[in-house]
Amino acid sequence: MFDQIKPLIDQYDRIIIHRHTNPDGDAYGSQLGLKRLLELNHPDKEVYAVGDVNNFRFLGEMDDIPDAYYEGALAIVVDVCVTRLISDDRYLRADQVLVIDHHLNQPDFDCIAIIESNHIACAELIVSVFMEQNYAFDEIAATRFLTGLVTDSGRFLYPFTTSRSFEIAAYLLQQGGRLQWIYDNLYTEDLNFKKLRGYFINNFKVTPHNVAYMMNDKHVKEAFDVTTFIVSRAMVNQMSGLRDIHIWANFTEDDNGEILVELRSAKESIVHLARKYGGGGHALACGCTLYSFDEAKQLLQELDDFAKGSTT
Ligand SMILES: [Mn+2]
Repeated sequence: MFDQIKPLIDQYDRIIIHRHTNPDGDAYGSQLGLKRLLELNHPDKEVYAVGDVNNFRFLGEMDDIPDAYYEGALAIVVDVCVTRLISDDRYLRADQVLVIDHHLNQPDFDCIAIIESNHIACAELIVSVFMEQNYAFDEIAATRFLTGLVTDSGRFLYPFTTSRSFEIAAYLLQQGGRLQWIYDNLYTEDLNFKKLRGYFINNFKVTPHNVAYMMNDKHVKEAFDVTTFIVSRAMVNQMSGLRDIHIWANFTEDDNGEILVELRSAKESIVHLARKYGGGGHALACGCTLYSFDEAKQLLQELDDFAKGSTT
Protein backbone atom coordinates (compact mmCIF):
# COMPACT_ATOMS: atom_id res chain seq x y z
CA MET A 1 0.00 0.00 0.00
CA PHE A 2 3.02 2.26 0.26
CA ASP A 3 3.78 1.84 -3.45
CA GLN A 4 2.75 5.40 -4.20
CA ILE A 5 5.63 6.82 -2.12
CA LYS A 6 8.70 5.97 -4.15
CA PRO A 7 7.34 7.21 -7.51
CA LEU A 8 6.29 10.42 -5.77
CA ILE A 9 9.76 10.96 -4.30
CA ASP A 10 11.42 10.03 -7.60
CA GLN A 11 9.45 12.80 -9.29
CA TYR A 12 11.09 15.65 -7.33
CA ASP A 13 14.64 16.99 -7.17
CA ARG A 14 13.99 18.97 -4.01
CA ILE A 15 12.21 17.70 -0.90
CA ILE A 16 11.47 19.79 2.19
CA ILE A 17 10.39 18.07 5.39
CA HIS A 18 8.11 19.67 7.98
CA ARG A 19 6.61 18.52 11.30
CA HIS A 20 4.61 19.97 14.17
CA THR A 21 5.51 23.00 16.28
CA ASN A 22 6.96 22.39 19.74
CA PRO A 23 8.55 19.24 18.34
CA ASP A 24 8.83 16.20 20.58
CA GLY A 25 11.34 13.39 20.06
CA ASP A 26 9.11 11.69 17.51
CA ALA A 27 8.52 14.83 15.42
CA TYR A 28 12.23 15.66 15.43
CA GLY A 29 13.39 12.07 15.01
CA SER A 30 10.92 11.31 12.22
CA GLN A 31 11.78 14.51 10.37
CA LEU A 32 15.57 14.27 10.61
CA GLY A 33 15.56 10.48 10.24
CA LEU A 34 13.64 10.85 7.00
CA LYS A 35 15.97 13.61 5.84
CA ARG A 36 18.97 11.35 6.35
CA LEU A 37 17.22 8.39 4.73
CA LEU A 38 16.39 10.39 1.59
CA GLU A 39 19.91 11.84 1.38
CA LEU A 40 21.35 8.36 1.69
CA ASN A 41 19.11 6.74 -0.92
CA HIS A 42 18.72 9.66 -3.32
CA PRO A 43 22.13 11.39 -3.30
CA ASP A 44 21.08 13.38 -6.36
CA LYS A 45 18.28 15.17 -4.51
CA GLU A 46 18.33 18.23 -2.26
CA VAL A 47 16.65 17.48 1.07
CA TYR A 48 15.88 20.07 3.76
CA ALA A 49 14.26 20.07 7.19
CA VAL A 50 12.59 23.17 8.63
CA GLY A 51 10.81 24.28 11.80
CA ASP A 52 11.20 25.62 15.33
CA VAL A 53 13.90 24.14 17.56
CA ASN A 54 14.23 23.05 21.19
CA ASN A 55 16.12 20.57 23.41
CA PHE A 56 15.90 17.87 20.76
CA ARG A 57 18.31 19.71 18.50
CA PHE A 58 20.96 17.26 19.69
CA LEU A 59 19.54 15.14 16.84
CA GLY A 60 20.57 17.69 14.21
CA GLU A 61 20.02 21.22 12.94
CA MET A 62 17.20 22.71 10.91
CA ASP A 63 17.86 24.29 7.51
CA ASP A 64 17.34 27.97 6.77
CA ILE A 65 15.94 28.08 3.24
CA PRO A 66 14.44 30.80 1.03
CA ASP A 67 10.78 30.72 -0.03
CA ALA A 68 11.82 30.15 -3.64
CA TYR A 69 12.99 26.62 -2.76
CA TYR A 70 9.37 25.54 -2.47
CA GLU A 71 8.67 26.15 -6.16
CA GLY A 72 8.39 22.80 -7.85
CA ALA A 73 9.36 21.00 -4.65
CA LEU A 74 7.76 18.13 -2.73
CA ALA A 75 6.96 18.89 0.91
CA ILE A 76 6.66 15.98 3.34
CA VAL A 77 4.87 16.66 6.62
CA VAL A 78 5.48 14.14 9.42
CA ASP A 79 3.84 13.47 12.80
CA VAL A 80 1.03 16.00 12.19
CA CYS A 81 -1.64 16.67 9.58
CA VAL A 82 -3.57 19.76 10.64
CA THR A 83 -2.62 23.18 9.35
CA ARG A 84 -2.49 25.08 12.63
CA LEU A 85 -0.06 22.61 14.22
CA ILE A 86 2.49 22.47 11.40
CA SER A 87 5.67 24.45 11.93
CA ASP A 88 6.52 26.88 9.07
CA ASP A 89 3.48 27.18 6.79
CA ARG A 90 5.51 27.39 3.59
CA TYR A 91 4.76 23.71 2.83
CA LEU A 92 1.60 25.16 1.25
CA ARG A 93 3.82 26.67 -1.47
CA ALA A 94 5.19 23.27 -2.50
CA ASP A 95 4.09 21.55 -5.69
CA GLN A 96 2.68 18.60 -3.71
CA VAL A 97 2.48 17.68 -0.05
CA LEU A 98 2.84 14.17 1.33
CA VAL A 99 1.68 13.65 4.93
CA ILE A 100 2.86 10.72 7.04
CA ASP A 101 1.18 10.71 10.46
CA HIS A 102 -0.04 8.44 13.24
CA HIS A 103 -2.55 10.75 14.97
CA LEU A 104 -6.33 10.32 14.91
CA ASN A 105 -6.82 13.42 12.77
CA GLN A 106 -7.65 14.03 9.14
CA PRO A 107 -5.72 16.53 7.01
CA ASP A 108 -7.43 19.90 6.53
CA PHE A 109 -5.47 20.79 3.38
CA ASP A 110 -4.81 19.33 -0.04
CA CYS A 111 -2.27 16.49 0.23
CA ILE A 112 -1.51 12.82 -0.25
CA ALA A 113 -1.83 11.27 3.19
CA ILE A 114 -0.59 8.10 4.81
CA ILE A 115 -2.21 8.05 8.23
CA GLU A 116 -2.06 4.95 10.42
CA SER A 117 -3.00 5.56 14.01
CA ASN A 118 -2.10 2.04 15.14
CA HIS A 119 1.59 2.98 15.27
CA ILE A 120 2.98 4.07 18.63
CA ALA A 121 5.32 6.53 16.88
CA CYS A 122 5.39 8.24 13.51
CA ALA A 123 8.99 7.01 13.32
CA GLU A 124 7.69 3.43 13.51
CA LEU A 125 5.32 4.09 10.59
CA ILE A 126 7.99 5.81 8.47
CA VAL A 127 10.52 3.04 9.06
CA SER A 128 7.86 0.43 8.12
CA VAL A 129 7.11 2.33 4.91
CA PHE A 130 10.74 2.64 3.81
CA MET A 131 11.82 -0.84 4.93
CA GLU A 132 9.12 -2.13 2.61
CA GLN A 133 10.65 -0.06 -0.19
CA ASN A 134 14.09 -1.55 0.58
CA TYR A 135 15.72 1.74 1.47
CA ALA A 136 19.20 1.57 3.02
CA PHE A 137 19.57 2.90 6.57
CA ASP A 138 22.71 4.05 8.36
CA GLU A 139 23.68 4.82 11.96
CA ILE A 140 22.48 8.43 11.79
CA ALA A 141 19.09 7.65 10.27
CA ALA A 142 18.60 4.71 12.65
CA THR A 143 19.49 6.77 15.73
CA ARG A 144 17.09 9.55 14.78
CA PHE A 145 14.19 7.18 14.14
CA LEU A 146 14.98 5.24 17.30
CA THR A 147 14.68 8.48 19.27
CA GLY A 148 11.15 8.91 17.91
CA LEU A 149 10.26 5.35 18.79
CA VAL A 150 11.59 5.36 22.36
CA THR A 151 10.16 8.79 23.24
CA ASP A 152 6.65 8.37 21.80
CA SER A 153 6.35 4.94 23.43
CA GLY A 154 7.73 6.13 26.78
CA ARG A 155 10.53 3.61 26.38
CA PHE A 156 8.00 0.94 25.31
CA LEU A 157 5.78 1.60 28.31
CA TYR A 158 2.67 3.19 26.79
CA PRO A 159 -0.35 1.30 25.43
CA PHE A 160 -0.15 0.55 21.68
CA THR A 161 3.45 -0.54 22.05
CA THR A 162 3.27 -3.70 19.93
CA SER A 163 5.50 -6.55 18.79
CA ARG A 164 6.09 -4.46 15.70
CA SER A 165 7.51 -1.64 17.85
CA PHE A 166 10.16 -4.05 19.10
CA GLU A 167 10.79 -5.41 15.60
CA ILE A 168 11.38 -1.90 14.31
CA ALA A 169 13.57 -1.09 17.32
CA ALA A 170 15.58 -4.27 16.72
CA TYR A 171 16.00 -3.38 13.06
CA LEU A 172 17.16 0.14 13.91
CA LEU A 173 19.70 -1.25 16.40
CA GLN A 174 20.97 -3.62 13.71
CA GLN A 175 21.44 -0.61 11.45
CA GLY A 176 23.67 1.02 14.07
CA GLY A 177 21.12 3.01 16.12
CA ARG A 178 22.90 4.37 19.20
CA LEU A 179 20.45 3.73 22.02
CA GLN A 180 22.80 4.66 24.87
CA TRP A 181 23.69 7.94 23.18
CA ILE A 182 19.99 8.77 22.90
CA TYR A 183 19.41 8.02 26.59
CA ASP A 184 22.47 10.04 27.59
CA ASN A 185 20.96 13.01 25.78
CA LEU A 186 17.39 12.46 26.94
CA TYR A 187 17.78 11.64 30.59
CA THR A 188 20.44 13.95 31.88
CA GLU A 189 18.31 16.50 33.64
CA ASP A 190 18.85 20.13 34.52
CA LEU A 191 18.39 21.02 38.17
CA ASN A 192 15.44 23.33 37.50
CA PHE A 193 13.71 20.55 35.59
CA LYS A 194 14.02 18.19 38.56
CA LYS A 195 12.69 20.90 40.89
CA LEU A 196 9.74 21.45 38.53
CA ARG A 197 8.91 17.74 38.78
CA GLY A 198 8.90 18.08 42.55
CA TYR A 199 6.59 21.09 42.29
CA PHE A 200 4.15 19.07 40.19
CA ILE A 201 4.18 16.04 42.44
CA ASN A 202 3.53 18.21 45.48
CA ASN A 203 0.85 20.44 44.00
CA PHE A 204 -1.42 18.55 41.60
CA LYS A 205 -5.05 18.21 42.64
CA VAL A 206 -7.69 15.54 42.21
CA THR A 207 -11.40 16.01 41.33
CA PRO A 208 -14.23 14.18 43.19
CA HIS A 209 -14.11 11.36 40.62
CA ASN A 210 -10.35 11.02 40.55
CA VAL A 211 -9.20 13.14 37.64
CA ALA A 212 -5.75 14.45 38.55
CA TYR A 213 -5.00 17.94 37.25
CA MET A 214 -2.73 20.96 37.38
CA MET A 215 -3.60 24.55 36.49
CA ASN A 216 -0.36 26.39 35.70
CA ASP A 217 -0.38 30.13 35.20
CA LYS A 218 2.55 31.94 33.56
CA HIS A 219 4.52 32.30 36.76
CA VAL A 220 5.29 28.56 36.83
CA LYS A 221 7.49 28.62 33.76
CA GLU A 222 9.11 31.83 34.92
CA ALA A 223 9.78 30.47 38.41
CA PHE A 224 11.51 27.38 37.02
CA ASP A 225 13.05 29.09 33.99
CA VAL A 226 11.60 26.63 31.46
CA THR A 227 9.40 26.90 28.38
CA THR A 228 5.62 26.59 28.31
CA PHE A 229 6.10 23.34 26.42
CA ILE A 230 8.13 21.87 29.30
CA VAL A 231 5.48 22.80 31.87
CA SER A 232 2.74 21.49 29.61
CA ARG A 233 3.88 18.43 27.66
CA ALA A 234 6.92 17.33 29.63
CA MET A 235 5.19 17.46 33.02
CA VAL A 236 1.78 15.94 32.30
CA ASN A 237 2.92 12.42 33.14
CA GLN A 238 4.03 13.40 36.63
CA MET A 239 0.39 12.55 37.36
CA SER A 240 0.46 9.14 35.65
CA GLY A 241 0.72 5.66 37.10
CA LEU A 242 -1.45 6.32 40.15
CA ARG A 243 -3.82 3.69 41.49
CA ASP A 244 -7.47 4.73 40.94
CA ILE A 245 -6.50 7.75 38.84
CA HIS A 246 -7.26 6.86 35.24
CA ILE A 247 -7.45 10.35 33.74
CA TRP A 248 -5.08 13.27 34.23
CA ALA A 249 -4.97 16.72 32.72
CA ASN A 250 -2.45 19.55 32.57
CA PHE A 251 -3.62 23.14 31.87
CA THR A 252 -0.83 25.63 31.15
CA GLU A 253 -1.09 29.32 30.36
CA ASP A 254 1.00 30.41 27.39
CA ASP A 255 2.55 33.86 26.88
CA ASN A 256 -0.43 34.99 24.81
CA GLY A 257 -2.89 34.01 27.56
CA GLU A 258 -4.11 30.84 25.83
CA ILE A 259 -4.31 27.65 27.86
CA LEU A 260 -2.47 24.63 26.46
CA VAL A 261 -4.22 21.45 27.55
CA GLU A 262 -2.63 18.00 27.72
CA LEU A 263 -5.06 15.17 28.43
CA ARG A 264 -4.11 11.59 29.28
CA SER A 265 -6.09 8.46 30.05
CA ALA A 266 -4.93 5.05 31.16
CA LYS A 267 -7.86 3.08 29.72
CA GLU A 268 -10.77 4.74 27.96
CA SER A 269 -10.49 7.08 25.00
CA ILE A 270 -10.95 10.75 25.87
CA VAL A 271 -10.10 12.19 22.46
CA HIS A 272 -13.78 13.12 21.94
CA LEU A 273 -13.40 15.69 24.73
CA ALA A 274 -10.23 17.14 23.19
CA ARG A 275 -12.07 17.37 19.86
CA LYS A 276 -15.10 19.00 21.44
CA TYR A 277 -12.76 21.81 22.49
CA GLY A 278 -11.13 22.14 19.08
CA GLY A 279 -8.18 19.80 19.63
CA GLY A 280 -7.31 16.19 18.84
CA GLY A 281 -4.53 13.64 19.04
CA HIS A 282 -4.50 10.03 20.17
CA ALA A 283 -7.21 8.11 22.03
CA LEU A 284 -5.31 8.10 25.33
CA ALA A 285 -3.03 11.11 24.78
CA CYS A 286 -4.56 14.20 23.29
CA GLY A 287 -4.89 17.92 23.79
CA CYS A 288 -6.41 21.22 22.82
CA THR A 289 -5.98 24.96 23.29
CA LEU A 290 -8.45 27.00 25.36
CA TYR A 291 -8.91 30.74 25.83
CA SER A 292 -9.26 31.04 29.60
CA PHE A 293 -9.01 29.18 32.88
CA ASP A 294 -12.81 29.40 33.08
CA GLU A 295 -13.00 27.29 29.96
CA ALA A 296 -10.37 25.00 31.52
CA LYS A 297 -12.67 24.48 34.51
CA GLN A 298 -15.54 23.55 32.17
CA LEU A 299 -13.40 20.95 30.45
CA LEU A 300 -12.21 19.65 33.81
CA GLN A 301 -15.86 19.28 34.89
CA GLU A 302 -16.55 17.27 31.73
CA LEU A 303 -13.55 15.06 32.42
CA ASP A 304 -14.83 14.51 35.94
CA ASP A 305 -18.32 13.66 34.62
CA PHE A 306 -16.76 11.24 32.17
CA ALA A 307 -14.67 9.65 34.94
CA LYS A 308 -17.82 9.29 37.03
CA GLY A 309 -19.64 7.58 34.16
CA SER A 310 -16.79 5.18 33.54
CA THR A 311 -16.31 4.19 37.19
CA THR A 312 -16.98 0.51 37.58
MN1 LIG B 1 4.35 11.17 17.34
